[in-house]
Amino acid sequence: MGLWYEEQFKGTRLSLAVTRTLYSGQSKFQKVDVFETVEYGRALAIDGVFMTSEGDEFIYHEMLVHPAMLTHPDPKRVLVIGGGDGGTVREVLRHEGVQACVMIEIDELVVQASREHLPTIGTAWDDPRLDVRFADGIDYVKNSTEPKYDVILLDGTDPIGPGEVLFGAEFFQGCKRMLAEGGVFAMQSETPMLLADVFFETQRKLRSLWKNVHPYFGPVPLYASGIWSWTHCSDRVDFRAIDETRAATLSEGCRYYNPEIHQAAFALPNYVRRRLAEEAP
Ligand code: SPD
Repeated sequence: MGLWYEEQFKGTRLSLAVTRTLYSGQSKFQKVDVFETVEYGRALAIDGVFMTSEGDEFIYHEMLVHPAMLTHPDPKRVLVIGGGDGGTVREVLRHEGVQACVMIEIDELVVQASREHLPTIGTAWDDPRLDVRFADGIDYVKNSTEPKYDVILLDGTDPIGPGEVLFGAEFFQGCKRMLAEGGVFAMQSETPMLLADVFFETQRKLRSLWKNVHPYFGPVPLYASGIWSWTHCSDRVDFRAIDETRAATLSEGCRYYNPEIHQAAFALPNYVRRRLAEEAP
């Protein structure tokens, strides 16, 4: 095996054998690379950090999207912040009741590179319900006067560089402001293993804004430590109570998510449960 692409993250390294580079570019925000890997198919890296791959993206995107969409009783308007590879909006638009999905991505280059080189991930770019805008997510949630959303999903990078503000209290307040009555906010909330401080600090910020805040877990082999978390936030919705009819139909087309995975994912490991209890507001 000749070429390797290596991510260095918080004292760890993850390398993938690659056969060729498909795209390499630099925007005013970040470096964007797409390459062909031996085991995970095509993969996207931003500033040297793996964002997604054809081999494991279904776990991350299905787990970010479906718990929020299936606990909301009737999500019609959905906002996605980030998500430039197109995997998150693809999963949102599989929900037939969705009438409008607005995606606010700061970096047009990520969408251009993904549309061209990751067509198996972004399969919904031409859906007429999708409205993609290249803008600053924090600015949008703080200042938009558009109608509010039933579900808001944050699909950002790690909280390093341009993605850092998307883990800030100001951004979360903006999301709460843009959420309709009974709405659900869900986000990728990093690894509790390697980034424990970020994970718990994020939980603290979210718990100061929403009544019900529940992290949940799953494996993402491409991400540092392999153990990933997402967090489900709402004032009204019970994170366990999914719409069984919609879930049954939807999960037929899923490769990871199903109602049993949903319930299991919310079980907390003891080290997480204990620290959340200690830090309870
Ligand atoms: N450590 C990588 C975290 C990346 C989270 N977002 C990925 C974007 C996939 N749509």
